[in-house]
Amino acid sequence: MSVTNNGTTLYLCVKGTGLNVLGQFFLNTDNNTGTGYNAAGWTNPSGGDYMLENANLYDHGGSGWSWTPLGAMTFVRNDTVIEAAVPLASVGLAPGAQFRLGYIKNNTTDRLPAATGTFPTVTLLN
Ligand SMILES: [Ca+2]
Repeated sequence: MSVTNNGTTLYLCVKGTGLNVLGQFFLNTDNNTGTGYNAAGWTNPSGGDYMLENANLYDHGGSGWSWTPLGAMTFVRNDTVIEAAVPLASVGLAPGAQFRLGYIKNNTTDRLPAATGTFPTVTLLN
C-alpha cells in the first residue's frame, strides 16, 4: 500500500494479487480510534471515519455500519493494482496533515495492515 498527494488530491495505491474483487480502504482521518468504524478482523480498533469501497466514498455516520455516500471517485483496478484519487477536501484533510489507513480485500483476512497490526500513520506532503 502506498500513498501520495498534491495540493488537492490524495492518491491511494495497493499492489498484490487477485485484487479485482470488492475492496475497502478505511481512513482514520482524525487519528482517533474512538471515532469511526471499527472493521471486523483487526485486533486493534481501526476508527475509520471514511471508507472508500470500490470507487465509492462514504462518510461514517454514527455507530456501527452507518455510512453517508459521498459519490464515486476516480478509481481503477485490476488483479495486481488498485489506484484511487480522492479530493483531500472530501475527507477533511489538507497537505501536511496526518491520517491512518487500512485496506481489506473482499471481506477476508487478506488486509493491510495484518489482523494484529495497527494502521500506519501517513503524513501528507506539503
Ligand atoms: Ca477516527
